[in-house]
Amino acid sequence: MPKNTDLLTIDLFDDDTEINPRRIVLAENAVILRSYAIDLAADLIGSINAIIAQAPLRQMQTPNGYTMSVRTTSCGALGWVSDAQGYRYERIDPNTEQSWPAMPKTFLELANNAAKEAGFNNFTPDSCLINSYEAGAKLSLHQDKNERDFSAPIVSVSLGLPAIFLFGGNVRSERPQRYRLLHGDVVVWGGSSRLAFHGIEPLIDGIHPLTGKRRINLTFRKVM
Ligand code: MD3
Ligand code: FE
Repeated sequence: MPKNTDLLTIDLFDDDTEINPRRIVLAENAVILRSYAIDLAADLIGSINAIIAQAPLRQMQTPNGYTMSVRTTSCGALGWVSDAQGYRYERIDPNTEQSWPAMPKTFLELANNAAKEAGFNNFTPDSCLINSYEAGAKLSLHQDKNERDFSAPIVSVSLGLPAIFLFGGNVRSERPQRYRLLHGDVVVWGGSSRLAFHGIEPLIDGIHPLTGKRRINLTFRKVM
């Protein structure tokens, strides 16, 4: 029997990388580091719960007057905010009128190490957006272009329930490719992929041992 067909033998054979690759290149400068954060996940979720206790998750209003299905909050010097005035980053959380919670050192180190792994040295994010998805929550195809410096990559960390990630081109009309993002996956987007259209399909209901009925995504950004 070909030895790499048995999913239960992962990590026993070198050629397992053919069925369970650790690195999936989506495009130039866009790479999934499969399971990269798996050993840190419980620690990250503990920190996320502490952040959420200080700066609660909330459903932002889009500039067009819709309520987002995803609930968000932030940590770090700057937090992502959306309302009728538009999308932007703010130093003060409009809900609590306080600074956003500090970015834990574990977050910074993970983002910096993952960026380095993908060829981006000295990534020092000043913002971490925390997105929480429950069944049905989605993110329509969009670009992230409210950061000042597009030469810095964005690093994302997926925790909890799996999601289908849509990765489009640099124009909205290009039909997106679909990828499953799993608990512990880290993705680094930089260079020519930094302004690619992307989104998340409606989350399928489920239960994950560490996050319950949710998917949580961290996105690390250099805003200033
Ligand atoms: C590709 N979040 O918060 S992470 C977002 O899973 C966002 O919550 C999604 O898109 C989520 O803006 C996707 C993956 C991601 C993040 C930023 C990107 C992919 C990206 C920026 C440029 C290109
Ligand atoms: Fe985005």
